[in-house]
Amino acid sequence: MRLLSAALAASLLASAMLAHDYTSGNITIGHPFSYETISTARTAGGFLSITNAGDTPDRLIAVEAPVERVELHRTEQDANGVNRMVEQEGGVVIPAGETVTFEHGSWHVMFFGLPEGGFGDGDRIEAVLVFEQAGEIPVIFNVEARGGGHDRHGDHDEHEAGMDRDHDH
Ligand SMILES: [Cu+2]
Repeated sequence: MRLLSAALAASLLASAMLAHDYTSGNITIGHPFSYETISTARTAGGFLSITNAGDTPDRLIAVEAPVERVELHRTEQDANGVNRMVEQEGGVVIPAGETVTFEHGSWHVMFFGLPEGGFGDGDRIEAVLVFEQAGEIPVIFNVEARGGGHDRHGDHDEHEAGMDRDHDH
Protein backbone atom coordinates (compact mmCIF):
# COMPACT_ATOMS: atom_id res chain seq x y z
CA MET A 1 0.00 0.00 0.00
CA ARG A 2 2.81 2.30 0.83
CA LEU A 3 4.40 1.87 -2.60
CA LEU A 4 1.08 2.35 -4.30
CA SER A 5 0.36 5.63 -2.59
CA ALA A 6 3.86 6.90 -3.28
CA ALA A 7 3.31 6.14 -6.97
CA LEU A 8 -0.06 7.82 -6.87
CA ALA A 9 1.40 10.88 -5.17
CA ALA A 10 4.17 11.02 -7.78
CA SER A 11 1.72 10.84 -10.64
CA LEU A 12 -0.51 13.49 -9.08
CA LEU A 13 2.53 15.69 -8.65
CA ALA A 14 3.53 15.12 -12.27
CA SER A 15 0.12 16.09 -13.60
CA ALA A 16 -0.01 19.10 -11.27
CA MET A 17 3.29 20.24 -12.74
CA LEU A 18 2.08 19.74 -16.30
CA ALA A 19 -1.18 21.58 -15.73
CA HIS A 20 -1.05 25.22 -14.75
CA ASP A 21 -3.72 27.79 -14.24
CA TYR A 22 -4.19 31.44 -13.36
CA THR A 23 -7.07 33.13 -11.57
CA SER A 24 -7.85 36.82 -11.48
CA GLY A 25 -11.21 37.93 -10.11
CA ASN A 26 -13.91 35.80 -11.74
CA ILE A 27 -11.71 34.53 -14.56
CA THR A 28 -9.62 31.35 -14.43
CA ILE A 29 -7.25 30.49 -17.27
CA GLY A 30 -6.57 26.75 -17.58
CA HIS A 31 -3.33 25.35 -18.96
CA PRO A 32 -2.29 27.72 -21.74
CA PHE A 33 -0.03 25.80 -24.15
CA SER A 34 1.27 25.63 -27.68
CA TYR A 35 3.06 22.93 -29.65
CA GLU A 36 6.68 22.85 -30.71
CA THR A 37 7.11 23.89 -34.34
CA ILE A 38 9.67 23.31 -37.04
CA SER A 39 12.41 25.94 -36.86
CA THR A 40 11.16 27.85 -39.91
CA ALA A 41 7.52 27.99 -38.80
CA ARG A 42 5.86 31.39 -39.06
CA THR A 43 2.71 30.58 -37.11
CA ALA A 44 1.58 28.53 -34.14
CA GLY A 45 -1.73 27.97 -32.38
CA GLY A 46 -2.31 28.65 -28.69
CA PHE A 47 -4.74 26.61 -26.60
CA LEU A 48 -6.29 27.11 -23.15
CA SER A 49 -9.57 27.17 -21.29
CA ILE A 50 -11.23 30.25 -19.85
CA THR A 51 -13.78 29.94 -17.05
CA ASN A 52 -15.96 32.85 -15.99
CA ALA A 53 -17.22 32.28 -12.44
CA GLY A 54 -18.96 35.65 -12.38
CA ASP A 55 -22.60 36.45 -13.09
CA THR A 56 -21.89 38.79 -16.01
CA PRO A 57 -20.25 37.91 -19.32
CA ASP A 58 -16.68 38.94 -20.01
CA ARG A 59 -14.81 39.13 -23.29
CA LEU A 60 -11.27 38.20 -24.24
CA ILE A 61 -10.33 41.11 -26.47
CA ALA A 62 -6.62 40.61 -27.13
CA VAL A 63 -3.57 38.51 -26.43
CA GLU A 64 -0.13 40.09 -26.20
CA ALA A 65 2.96 37.93 -26.73
CA PRO A 66 6.55 38.32 -27.96
CA VAL A 67 5.68 37.60 -31.60
CA GLU A 68 4.83 39.93 -34.48
CA ARG A 69 1.08 39.66 -34.09
CA VAL A 70 -1.55 37.67 -32.24
CA GLU A 71 -5.07 37.02 -33.48
CA LEU A 72 -8.08 35.21 -32.05
CA HIS A 73 -9.32 32.62 -34.52
CA ARG A 74 -12.14 30.22 -34.89
CA THR A 75 -11.99 27.22 -37.21
CA GLU A 76 -15.15 26.87 -39.26
CA GLN A 77 -16.16 24.36 -41.91
CA ASP A 78 -17.34 25.69 -45.27
CA ALA A 79 -20.03 24.11 -47.46
CA ASN A 80 -17.44 21.79 -49.02
CA GLY A 81 -16.36 20.50 -45.64
CA VAL A 82 -13.07 22.38 -45.80
CA ASN A 83 -11.83 23.88 -42.56
CA ARG A 84 -10.90 27.51 -42.64
CA MET A 85 -9.91 29.90 -39.93
CA VAL A 86 -11.78 33.12 -39.33
CA GLU A 87 -10.38 35.96 -37.29
CA GLN A 88 -12.68 37.22 -34.52
CA GLU A 89 -11.96 40.91 -34.41
CA GLY A 90 -14.50 41.60 -31.69
CA GLY A 91 -12.90 39.13 -29.32
CA VAL A 92 -14.38 36.05 -27.69
CA VAL A 93 -17.29 36.28 -25.25
CA ILE A 94 -16.95 34.19 -22.10
CA PRO A 95 -20.54 33.77 -20.87
CA ALA A 96 -21.31 34.05 -17.15
CA GLY A 97 -20.77 30.76 -15.34
CA GLU A 98 -19.31 29.03 -18.38
CA THR A 99 -16.00 27.68 -19.66
CA VAL A 100 -14.84 28.35 -23.21
CA THR A 101 -12.21 25.92 -24.43
CA PHE A 102 -9.70 27.01 -27.04
CA GLU A 103 -8.79 23.82 -28.88
CA HIS A 104 -8.38 22.36 -32.34
CA GLY A 105 -11.39 22.79 -34.58
CA SER A 106 -12.72 25.64 -32.48
CA TRP A 107 -11.37 28.80 -30.91
CA HIS A 108 -7.62 29.21 -30.79
CA VAL A 109 -5.03 31.89 -30.30
CA MET A 110 -2.88 32.37 -33.41
CA PHE A 111 0.70 33.53 -33.04
CA PHE A 112 2.20 35.10 -36.20
CA GLY A 113 5.87 35.86 -36.80
CA LEU A 114 7.44 33.44 -34.33
CA PRO A 115 10.88 34.16 -32.88
CA GLU A 116 13.94 32.85 -34.71
CA GLY A 117 13.93 29.05 -34.53
CA GLY A 118 10.19 28.77 -33.90
CA PHE A 119 8.74 27.39 -30.68
CA GLY A 120 10.77 24.61 -29.04
CA ASP A 121 9.62 21.91 -26.63
CA GLY A 122 9.92 23.34 -23.12
CA ASP A 123 9.83 27.00 -24.17
CA ARG A 124 7.68 29.26 -22.02
CA ILE A 125 5.89 31.99 -23.93
CA GLU A 126 5.05 34.93 -21.66
CA ALA A 127 1.75 36.43 -22.71
CA VAL A 128 -0.94 38.74 -21.40
CA LEU A 129 -4.62 38.01 -21.91
CA VAL A 130 -6.66 41.21 -22.06
CA PHE A 131 -10.28 41.02 -20.89
CA GLU A 132 -12.95 43.68 -21.14
CA GLN A 133 -13.96 43.25 -17.46
CA ALA A 134 -11.15 41.34 -15.75
CA GLY A 135 -8.40 43.43 -17.34
CA GLU A 136 -4.95 42.07 -18.05
CA ILE A 137 -4.02 38.57 -16.88
CA PRO A 138 -0.38 37.52 -17.40
CA VAL A 139 0.02 33.83 -18.28
CA ILE A 140 2.67 31.52 -19.67
CA PHE A 141 1.98 29.31 -22.68
CA ASN A 142 4.01 26.13 -22.15
CA VAL A 143 5.38 24.77 -25.41
CA GLU A 144 4.81 21.02 -25.52
CA ALA A 145 6.15 18.29 -27.77
CA ARG A 146 3.77 17.08 -30.44
CA GLY A 147 2.48 13.57 -30.04
CA GLY A 148 3.01 12.80 -26.35
CA GLY A 149 -0.50 11.75 -25.41
CA HIS A 150 -2.19 14.16 -27.81
CA ASP A 151 -3.30 12.36 -30.94
CA ARG A 152 -3.67 15.48 -33.01
CA HIS A 153 -1.14 15.30 -35.79
CA GLY A 154 -3.79 15.20 -38.51
CA ASP A 155 -5.53 18.28 -37.15
CA HIS A 156 -2.29 20.17 -37.09
CA ASP A 157 -1.48 19.36 -40.67
CA GLU A 158 -4.90 20.55 -41.75
CA HIS A 159 -4.55 23.62 -39.61
CA GLU A 160 -1.25 24.59 -41.14
CA ALA A 161 -2.43 23.86 -44.67
CA GLY A 162 -5.39 26.09 -43.92
CA MET A 163 -3.05 28.82 -42.76
CA ASP A 164 -1.23 28.88 -46.04
CA ARG A 165 -4.52 29.27 -47.87
CA ASP A 166 -6.25 31.75 -45.64
CA HIS A 167 -3.45 33.98 -44.50
CA ASP A 168 -1.60 34.56 -47.73
CA HIS A 169 -1.38 38.30 -47.37
CU1 LIG B 1 -5.70 30.08 -36.73
